[in-house]
Amino acid sequence: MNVLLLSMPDSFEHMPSVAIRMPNGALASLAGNVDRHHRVQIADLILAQQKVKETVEDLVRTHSPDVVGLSVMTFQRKTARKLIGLIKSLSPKVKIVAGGYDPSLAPEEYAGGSGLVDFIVRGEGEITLRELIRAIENETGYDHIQGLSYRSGDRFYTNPDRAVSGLEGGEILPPDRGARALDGYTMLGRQVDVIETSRGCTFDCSFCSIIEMRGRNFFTYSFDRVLDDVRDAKKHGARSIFIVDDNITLNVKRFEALCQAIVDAGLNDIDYIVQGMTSAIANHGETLAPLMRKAGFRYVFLGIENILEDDLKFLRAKSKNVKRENGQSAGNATLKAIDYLHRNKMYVVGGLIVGNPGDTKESVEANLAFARKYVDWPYIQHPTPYPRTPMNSEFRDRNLIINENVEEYDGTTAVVRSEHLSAEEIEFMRWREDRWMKVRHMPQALAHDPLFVIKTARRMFSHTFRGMKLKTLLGLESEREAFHRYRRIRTLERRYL
Ligand code: B12
Ligand code: SF4
Repeated sequence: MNVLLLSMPDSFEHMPSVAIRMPNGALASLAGNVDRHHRVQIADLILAQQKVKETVEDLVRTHSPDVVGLSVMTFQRKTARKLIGLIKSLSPKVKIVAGGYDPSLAPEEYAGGSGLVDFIVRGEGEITLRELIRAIENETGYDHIQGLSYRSGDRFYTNPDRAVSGLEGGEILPPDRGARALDGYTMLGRQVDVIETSRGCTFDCSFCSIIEMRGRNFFTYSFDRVLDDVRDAKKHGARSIFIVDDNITLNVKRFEALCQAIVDAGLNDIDYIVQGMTSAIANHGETLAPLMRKAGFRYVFLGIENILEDDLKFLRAKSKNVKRENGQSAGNATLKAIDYLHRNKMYVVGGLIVGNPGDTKESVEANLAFARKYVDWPYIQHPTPYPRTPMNSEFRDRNLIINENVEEYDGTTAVVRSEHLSAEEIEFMRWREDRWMKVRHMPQALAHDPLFVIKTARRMFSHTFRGMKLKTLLGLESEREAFHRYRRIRTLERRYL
C-alpha cells in the first residue's frame, strides 16, 4: 500500500521558518516501523509553507496514497481540518489517520464534524500504525488494535489504550529518513535533523501535555541505537541535531555517559541542541557541562518557566528548578545552571512563561528583565491551556480563558488573562521586549554561520519586527499601533491554505 505521512505547516513566533525548519520526529519514526513492503513517503509541510496546497496536490498525484497520516499539535487543528478536506477532494477513497498530541488529547474534535477522519491513533504511534496498515491491507477489522479509534458506518469506536513501549527491547525500529519527499531543513543555515534517546518524564508541570499523553514514566534507547541514529542523520546531511527527548536530564549519569559516547564515536563534529531542567544542570554542572561542550552541544533550552516562586508553584515547576547544596534544597537553580552553560561556551535558550493568574505588570517585567540579562535566545511564552492539561481546568475554573480559538494556541498569543492584567497587555509586554533580545544574538549567529546570516539577515529582521514601520521607530506612532498591525499580520499568516 502507499502511505503518505504529513506534518503541519504551522510554525510559531520563536521558530521562524525563515531560519529554522526542523523535521517532525514522529514521521520518520512511523515510516521506519511500517512493514517494509509498503511504500511510505513523508512530507514536513513546514518546508512548503508558502505553497501548501500545490505541494499536497503534487504529493497525492505522484504517490497515489491509500492512506494519509497527519501529525497534529493543538494549534494546527484548523490547518489539519482544511488539509483533510483537500485530500478527500483529491482522492475520496483515501483513508485518513490522525495522530500526535491533538488527536490523542482531543479525539472528539476529529471524530465528527468538518474534521472527519477514518482513524485516530492515540499516544505512541509506531506499533499502532503498523498494525492498522496490516489490518487495512488484510481487511481483518480494527477492534483488536490497541490505541486506535476508528469509524465504522456512522459510529466511532474507541479501543483500549496501548501501553507505552519499553524502548530497550528493539520493538520500535529505527527511523526511515529516506522516506522524506521534501528537503530544506535548516537551523540557521545548517541542515538539521532530530533524534531521540529517551521518551517520557516523571514530573507533572501543569502546562505540559506529556503526562496525559503517556503517563509519568521514562524509557531509554540503547547508546548503540542512538549513535547509529546520529550516523544515519549525518549520512542524510545533518550538521545540527535536535535531541527531542521529553527530559533527557532525568538521568544525569546516563546523559554524561551519552556525551562521552558521542565523543568516543567521533560524532562531536555536529552542533547538538537539547532541552533540560535547570536543577539537573545546576546540581551536576561541574562534570556535566564540560562533557556536553566536548560532545558538541551548542544550544540548551532551559525550562526555567518563571523566576518567581508563586508562579513556579502555579506551574508545578518548582521541584525541577531546585538547587541543592549539602543535600539540602538551596533556592532556585536557574542562575547556577546558566552560569555552568555560559562558562562552557553554550548558549541558553530561556524558556519562560509569563501571564499566569497572579501576574502583575511588575511580575511580568521581572521575568522579562531576567531574560534580558541572562538568556541568549528568549523563548518566552504565555500559559496556554492545551486539552487535558491541569492548567486547562485551573484557568477554566478561574474564568480566565479569553480565547477558545485553538489555532491561536501557539504559545506566543496570550489566550488567558491574569487576575490583574488583560491578555492583550501581557502579550504586548512580551512582544515589545523579546524582539530586541533576539537581535542581540545575531553577532554569535553571524560568527558561526556568516554566509547564511548575511544572506537572510534582512528577512530575519523583517520577520522579527513585522508590524513596525519607520514611523514607529521615529516615535510618530505608538508601539501599540505597531503591535496591532503585527497581530493582523499574524492572523493572515495562519492561513496556510
Ligand atoms: C521536540 C519538541 C519540539 C521541537 C521540535 C518540533 C518538531 N519539529 O518535531 C520544537 C522546539 C521546534 C518545538 C516547538 C513547538 N512545540 Co513542541 N515539543 C517537542 C517535544 C519535547 C517532543 C516532540 C517529539 O518529537 N517527540 C518524539 C516523537 C517521536 O514523539 P511524538 O511527537 O509524540 O510522536 C509520537 C505520537 O505522538 C504519535 N504521532 C505523532 N504524529 C503522528 C501522526 C500519525 C499519523 C500517527 C499514526 C501517530 C503520530 O506517534 C509518534 C511516535 O510514537 C514535545 C513533548 C514534550 N514533552 O514537551 C513538545 C510538544 C509537542 N510541543 C508543543 C508545542 C505547543 C510547541 C510549540 C507550539 C510551542 C512550544 N511550546 O514550544 C512549538 C511549535 C512548533 C512549530 N511547528 O513551530 C506541545 C504540543 C501541545 C499540544 N497539545 O499540541 C508539546 C506536547 C509540549 C507541551 N507544551 O506539552 N517542539
Ligand atoms: S519537566 Fe518538561 S517534559 Fe517533564 S512535565 Fe515538566 S515540562 Fe513536561
